[in-house]
Amino acid sequence: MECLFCNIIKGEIPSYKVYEDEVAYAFLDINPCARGHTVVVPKAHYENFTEMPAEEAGALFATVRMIARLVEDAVSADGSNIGLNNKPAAGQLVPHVHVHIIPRSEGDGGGSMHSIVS
Ligand code: DGP
Repeated sequence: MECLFCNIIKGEIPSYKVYEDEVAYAFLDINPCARGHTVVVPKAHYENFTEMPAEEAGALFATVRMIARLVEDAVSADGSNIGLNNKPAAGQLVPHVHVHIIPRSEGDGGGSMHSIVS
């Protein structure tokens, strides 16, 4: 089945690349919540996070941590929200695991992740 993020990884759909290595690809979100909003995807296709093998999930988050530091520096953010929507009930629109890194600034008024469902 065609997968949007697999096609982005392959370069068949253009994206603004932030980072790439053998296991992960990171690019700017097409509908950003903040400047520098980055999406990190594993190159291996898994529909959702909880179906990923634990070892690969751990490796993905080590990469996310590194990219978050780069992104925060790049846009001079004071912090970031780092998270993922796991399965459609939680708002996952694209069925290929992806982690959002959303840069945040003091006083930007965005609230915390608690505000998603409260
Ligand atoms: P989620 O709701 O967690 O599945 O978020 C999917 C994100 O993917 C959403 O923030 C927008 C982003 N996105 C969807 N299609 C594209 C695309 O074609 N290019 C890029 N750069 N981002 C996309």
